[in-house]
Amino acid sequence: MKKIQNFINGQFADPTNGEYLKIYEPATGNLYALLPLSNSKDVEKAVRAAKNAFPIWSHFSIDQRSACLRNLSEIISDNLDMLSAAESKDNGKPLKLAQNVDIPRASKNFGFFADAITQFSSESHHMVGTAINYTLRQPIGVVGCISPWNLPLYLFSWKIAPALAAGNCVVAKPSEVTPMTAYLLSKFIKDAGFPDGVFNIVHGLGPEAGQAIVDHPEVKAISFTGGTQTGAKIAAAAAPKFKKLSLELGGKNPAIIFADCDFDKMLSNVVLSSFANQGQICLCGSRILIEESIYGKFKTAFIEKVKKIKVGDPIDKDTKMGALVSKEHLEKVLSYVEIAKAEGGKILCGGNRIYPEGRCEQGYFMEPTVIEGLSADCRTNQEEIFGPVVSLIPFKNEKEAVELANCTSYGLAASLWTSDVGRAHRMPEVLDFGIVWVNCWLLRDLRTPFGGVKNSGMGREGGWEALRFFTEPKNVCIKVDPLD
Ligand code: TXE
Repeated sequence: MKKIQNFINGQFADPTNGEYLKIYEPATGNLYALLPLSNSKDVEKAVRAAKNAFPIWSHFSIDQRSACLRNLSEIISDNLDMLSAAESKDNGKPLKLAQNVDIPRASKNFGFFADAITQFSSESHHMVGTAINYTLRQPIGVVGCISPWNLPLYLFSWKIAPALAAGNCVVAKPSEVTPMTAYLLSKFIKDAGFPDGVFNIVHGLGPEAGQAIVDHPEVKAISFTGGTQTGAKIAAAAAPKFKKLSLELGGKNPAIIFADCDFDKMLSNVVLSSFANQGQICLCGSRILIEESIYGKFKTAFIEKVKKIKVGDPIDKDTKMGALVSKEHLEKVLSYVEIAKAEGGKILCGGNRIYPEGRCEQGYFMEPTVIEGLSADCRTNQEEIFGPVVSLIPFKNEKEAVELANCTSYGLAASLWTSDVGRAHRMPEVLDFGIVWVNCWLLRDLRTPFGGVKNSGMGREGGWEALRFFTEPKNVCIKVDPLD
């Protein structure tokens, strides 16, 4: 059994209290690793190390910092197979998905910010004949990065890369549910050239290790991705201490389908946006809004495709859906099927746990599930289920589609399927979401602002937005006397 360790000040370390949490493999239900149950003492050590390293790291030249990030990006690519296997085992996701998406993207995150920092610049404001202002963008100091279990190394690196690139030292906590690839990453940090203490990883539970990072007075900014309730707790703790906060929270995203769309392209994409990563992506479209005139056609074609999705052993190369991340999460998602039935929903397909034959018999598998007949304001259509469950809702016209799309407390991402150019421009203006995809889904340019509105969060990640978040702007005003 693997024993995970913290990585503090360039050294692997056991938790101060010597306590560990058991980690189970979602595809088999087997115990396979032990996670340090770190507490505020471990966080204190990590923050101290980060604080000591800050004067060194923040004075590294941009080229030196960029080189360390580039090295880490390349080491991740060199270890693609090992990291993909670890991610799939830890999370339950198909190995192919980890190989094609999660690990390449983790590498790209470090590579992207290795480049971005070399191009980052700040503003200058000229008061003609009087003064010149320029903005210094300096690193903040010690920052905390806290990430979830659905895209473990992908989201972990998405926060850490800009934080480090901007010259900060990091205390990071991956999800206790999927800690393995963050632990494996810690083995590469020294080889990539980061000085000790620049990048620290503390493992443990949210209310203990995570909260200790948020509460620590020396941690000046928190970048968090996870549940909306956790985000609210973090915001409440951080606000009186005036910490900078970036919160990427949940979603209840609509896929909005008009009769004039390219039907075949839309169909294969909507199957993906519904069930990729077992529906456990904050961007998945769990509310499928369909123009009335093609509701029947869509329903038949969609269900035919969904029934063909191969659910099973994540290491099987034909598997399209693996296991849900944990027993507790599987039970939560299944409970929503019962809620949907109680609310009057009709289960068109799926709805049940699956017990595959062989080594995955006790794994946390579930059928992709499609429901119809529910009102837009019921719990199934309002709460984030975060699993392979979608609901079909018809609409009459564009106005109603907008109303339905906007009628949840979330506002992360919407996808819109239409071939009407006017509509493609008009609707994004009135959709209350941080991201609107038109005739695509999860098409990402890492330079674009990423994040949500309403209960989906605060602040934006990606590109300059992330580098701005991880720097403090300082205005310098130089009086320029006129020439005598
Ligand atoms: O998230 P949590 P979980 C949603 C989804 C899911 C729900 C719960 O609806 O069902 O969140 O998932 C740390 N102070 N998303 O339980 O609990 C925790 O240890 C500081 C959406 O994983 O929010 C972990 O590292 N940190 C999402 C991280 O926060 C705390 C992706 C996320 O945990 C803490 C995943 C605290 N008090 C789940 N409590 C998305 N939008 O991508 C917990 N943590």
